Amino acid sequence: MKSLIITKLGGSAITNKHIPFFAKKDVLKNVARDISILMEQYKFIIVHGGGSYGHFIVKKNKLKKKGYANPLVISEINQAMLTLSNIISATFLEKGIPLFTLHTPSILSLEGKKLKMHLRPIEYALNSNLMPMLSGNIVLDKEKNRYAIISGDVIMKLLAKILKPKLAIFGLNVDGLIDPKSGKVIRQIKWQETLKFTNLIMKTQAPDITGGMKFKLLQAAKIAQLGIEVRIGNITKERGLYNLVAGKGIFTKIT
Ligand code: IP8
Repeated sequence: MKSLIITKLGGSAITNKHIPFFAKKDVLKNVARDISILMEQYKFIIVHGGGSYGHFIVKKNKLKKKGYANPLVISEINQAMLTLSNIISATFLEKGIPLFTLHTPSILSLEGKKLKMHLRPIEYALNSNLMPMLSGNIVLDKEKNRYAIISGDVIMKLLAKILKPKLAIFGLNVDGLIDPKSGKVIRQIKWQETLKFTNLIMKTQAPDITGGMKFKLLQAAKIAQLGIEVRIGNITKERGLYNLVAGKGIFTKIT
């Protein structure tokens, strides 16, 4: 039986955050090539971030992380995220990967504070040798017009909790968590120390609506707390994702 790896394709890695609706096709092609090799050995679930698609619309409309929104804005965010999902899935398909986009707002719902995930479509996709892909997106609440923007990082945590993968990978456009004093990548963190490290996070990593690097690190710590190793590293480099899975090169490991 192939072990399961959950992989987040960070918005900063796969899009140019400064240019609205700009997907980095070269990065996506590299990632797809790595996965097409790795999938002989592992099963994957892909989660992608919003980058210059979802986050652009959120900023344009000055939306909060949760609250009440105009249906047109909700629709626009969803549309932007589906556009990015489609670009990823077309690129993966070209490399022979049977990616299967599962629409986040159809799989997740909010019941007040409780976030509910409908797991069967994910399990059935895995059983059918499809590679499920979810993304950060807007999720609807049972209360009328209420929404929350759910980060892909939260979806990673939910998936880890339920499916207990062998590895959780957070792919970024930097080599890992950088110690601002030395400028070097912090190679290993114990989940218990994460709070200490969140305060070290570089100011250059401007937080977005879903919390940026600090929030990501906290979700990663919750995954590591389950006994699942987390690796945070650069997927914009040639063989970046491949090396992260193989444990080669520089990255931050959270255990
Ligand atoms: O980039 C955010 O997902 P993230 C999704 O994984 C939206 O935090 C809609 C901005």
